[in-house]
Amino acid sequence: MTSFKRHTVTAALPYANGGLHIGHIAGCYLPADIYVRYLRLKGRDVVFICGSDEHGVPITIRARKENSTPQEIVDKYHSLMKRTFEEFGIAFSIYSRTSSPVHHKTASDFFLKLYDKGVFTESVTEQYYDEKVGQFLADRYITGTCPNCGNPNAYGDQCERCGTSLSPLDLKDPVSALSGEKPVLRATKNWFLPLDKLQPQIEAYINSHPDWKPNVFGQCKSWLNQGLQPRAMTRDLDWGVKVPLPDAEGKVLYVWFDAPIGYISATKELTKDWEKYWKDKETRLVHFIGKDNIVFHCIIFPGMLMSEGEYILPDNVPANEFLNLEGEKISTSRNWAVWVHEYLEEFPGKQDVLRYVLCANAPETKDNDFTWKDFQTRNNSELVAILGNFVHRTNILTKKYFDGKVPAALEYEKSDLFLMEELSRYPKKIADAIETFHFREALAELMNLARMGNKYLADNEPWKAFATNPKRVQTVLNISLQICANLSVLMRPFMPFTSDKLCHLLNIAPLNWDAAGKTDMLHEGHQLGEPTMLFEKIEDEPIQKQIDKLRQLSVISNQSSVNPQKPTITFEDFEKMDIRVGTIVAAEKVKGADKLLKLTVNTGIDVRTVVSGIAKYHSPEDIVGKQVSLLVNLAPRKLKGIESQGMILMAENADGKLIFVAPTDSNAENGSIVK
Ligand code: B3M
Ligand code: ZN
Repeated sequence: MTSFKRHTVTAALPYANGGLHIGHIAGCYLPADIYVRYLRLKGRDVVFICGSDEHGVPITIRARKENSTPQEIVDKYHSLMKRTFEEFGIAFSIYSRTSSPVHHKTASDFFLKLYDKGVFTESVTEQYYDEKVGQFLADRYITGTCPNCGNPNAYGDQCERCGTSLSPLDLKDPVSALSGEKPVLRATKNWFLPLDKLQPQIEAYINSHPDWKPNVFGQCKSWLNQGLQPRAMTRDLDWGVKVPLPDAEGKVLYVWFDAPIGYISATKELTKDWEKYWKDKETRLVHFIGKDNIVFHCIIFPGMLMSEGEYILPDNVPANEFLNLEGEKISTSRNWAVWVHEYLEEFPGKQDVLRYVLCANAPETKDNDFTWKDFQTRNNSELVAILGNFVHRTNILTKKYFDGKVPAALEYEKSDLFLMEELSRYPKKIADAIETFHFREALAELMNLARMGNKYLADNEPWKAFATNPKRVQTVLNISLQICANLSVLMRPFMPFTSDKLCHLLNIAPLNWDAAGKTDMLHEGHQLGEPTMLFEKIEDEPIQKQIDKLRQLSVISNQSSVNPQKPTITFEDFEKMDIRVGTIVAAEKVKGADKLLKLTVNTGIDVRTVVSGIAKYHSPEDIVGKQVSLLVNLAPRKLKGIESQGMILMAENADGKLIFVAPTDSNAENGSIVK
């Protein structure tokens, strides 16, 4: 940390196709903000860069869904997110957007430089094309059956059920997400970043960072072990940064090529000295992201920067895991989310309560869970009962006994000296945790300091001692007030709004980090402000309201998030399918495929093998003897080397869980025809 002259800290550019939820904040933006606020308190030279990611298929799909245009979508959500970040205290140096002219120029210049250096390989490949809409189908414009787990709704770039990274040509039975029609293959030229040729450089770069978080380093190593493949950096789409080449009509830069360059273009907008933040080896570049963005920030973007030649490379990418909500995955399509802009309306002035809870519960090393009950408990039994209580009692007693003026510290007892020694260690304890991206641990240390203050008051009971030993009370309250002043500095990265309140209450200007650790921060006779509560208790009613709202909204949107009906078919089409009742007579896991089960099914016609992608939801021992509906005349196909003769019919819940579609009447016999 200290060897670098300056810092460039970025936070992932959120897609401008919706609001910000607590998962975004906990995964990426809050840790980044804590880190930058700390650096600023240390007086370090730091730029904090973010902005809206306004290209890519998620935007155009949203526009279609809302019968709007991509520009209208990004305008709407860019301003919502910008406002939300500001009100929540995420203190970017700049929050820009990738539809800005500066970005289009920066991204296309970057592409041209790589093109002129001959970095790209141009190749004509077969891509799926929707003849009805007249559009190539990249990424999320196409869905189909995942070759790995059988998920029928896998996307062209990724299967959300098993996480496999896909390309549209991997999908079985592909369908256009735009028209529902079966797409055709059409030749098209695109420009590929040769990640395979860059692998040795990228590998050396990754291996030079064994200090990275294990979840990040591990994911990078597994990508490298699989062998990096050339990746198309252009797309046949009409929304995005146009490919700046004469023979590239109707093509734009791949969103994951242009978006990371958005960090650079935003820095250009921020300062004319932008190059020292991106090209000077004495700058530390740190990217804060969620775990689904690791490959783009640790492999692809560094590959681009190395190829360009003038840029520094990310020094650390402390990605967090995912935050779940009430035990379930956050899902915007199912409205299973706590939207930050709604939180700000429903809990006015309580930004720091949510900042505190999301930091205390951050998914730093594994997915973690947010519950409204835990939110209430942490507010009431930690913020109110420990931190708030300590500060309030100290100030109320000082007002009562010394007219709100800081009393002199007279004779120190042994316990005072011990406490002051302990206090002097806290700034470094918290700093060391922050500098190694252990924000939960840093926050826990801050609360330990508040606990120490609370205990010191309880042990000395100034409210009792004043009658007999007012001089002792002077010393006790002086030391307690010094602890309050320390807390006002040390809490600032985590809870900036409360730090402001505490500075107002102590009647001091915000102090920098190096002022902390001492017990002479408030001088004798200094006049304090009016004592006010830093936090207030949260009752059950507003918490229950949130839980009810979540359940109601998720039920409603479940209905609305149901997949649209497929194109109409005739009765003859249906009659081609032969669906029978069958019974699972044996079941086992498939080696090397944690999503698949090998089933032996008595169909009434015969006993046959069927491979099914249900291992995530059903264990073999639970389903033997279960009656199922089976499509028996589906052409056999090999899955992981096993010939599967048919398909078990499953219903997929909105959250992706697979449940059997089976006869409820136990009289159904094997072989009965489902009509
Ligand atoms: N827009 C966010 C995401 O994948 C993506 C990040 C870009 S950072 C350059 O959710
Ligand atoms: Zn899959």
